[in-house]
Amino acid sequence: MALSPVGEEKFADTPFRDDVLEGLRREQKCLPCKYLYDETGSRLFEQICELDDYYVTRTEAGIFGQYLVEMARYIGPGAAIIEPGAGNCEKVRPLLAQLQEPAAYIPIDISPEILLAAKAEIEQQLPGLSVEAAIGDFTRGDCWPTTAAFPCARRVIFFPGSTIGNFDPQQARALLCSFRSRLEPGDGLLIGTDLVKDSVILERAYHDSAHVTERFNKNLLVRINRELDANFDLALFAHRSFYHTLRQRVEMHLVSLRAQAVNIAGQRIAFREGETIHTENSHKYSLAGFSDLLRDAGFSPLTHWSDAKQHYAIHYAQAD
Ligand code: AVI
Repeated sequence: MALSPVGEEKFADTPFRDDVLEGLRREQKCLPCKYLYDETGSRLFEQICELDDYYVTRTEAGIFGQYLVEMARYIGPGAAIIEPGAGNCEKVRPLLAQLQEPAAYIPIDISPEILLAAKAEIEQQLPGLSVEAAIGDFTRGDCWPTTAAFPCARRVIFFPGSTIGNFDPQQARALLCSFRSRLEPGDGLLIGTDLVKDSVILERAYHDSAHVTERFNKNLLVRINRELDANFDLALFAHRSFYHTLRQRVEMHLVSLRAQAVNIAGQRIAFREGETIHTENSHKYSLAGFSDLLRDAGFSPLTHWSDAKQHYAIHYAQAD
């Protein structure tokens, strides 16, 4: 066992501490990817989205730009749009502007500051639209509005950005089932997925030439150092990401460059040379594979929109 307690009592039992220590005790060390997004991590992720190498964001934006009118037609008039993990609500704005008399927009996010600032901006841009911000972790039930709360012609969950790809297939199915449980038959889901493609393109996107993804990945160690009084030496860990063809996912790891021990929240964690911490999975889907997943979760896929290179797809599905 590569762990020995040294004065652990100094640290409260926070979920972050518990998750970090639990993840680093595993045979394959791992950390939940949600912890990549502290303030610095979120800023670095915004920079990733601007990179030439990271095709995901601009490809999705291009598809929205091209097919917004058609998407609005599928959604129909008088709809309420619910956006889990909305952040600054940037992506939904053109869609809201295109919809015919939307009944409400309900963004859900864990960060009240960003969400409330976005709410104020949207209310200014689209006067008359009711924006009901819900603060909380969308993967838990307590922050979701009840289906009766917003009288509307149709509820549509908006889940862009290939966020579904960061859940493993079982978790993704569970998340889609939980989305389904918030909807009535005939309601909709508009969701973005990154598609399976040439591994060279994928690996360049997650190991960019400007090294922003490397900083994003290593920032998790900076966060652990700061919040859990740890002593990771960043120079002794390397960023590694690769496409796993069989699992259809890009895996992101931090590789220990030599045998070493790190103190975290009063615990000593040992690393072998070459041992990795698995920090993120980014699953890629085929069109058929994602349609199957949607069906499995209680949705009927109605249509999808893609770019000319078939790098990315936005799906519209109806709750059964
Ligand atoms: C947020 N998510 C969809 C990104 C992705 O592509 O999986 C996170 C990311 N990780 C490294 N680069 C981008």
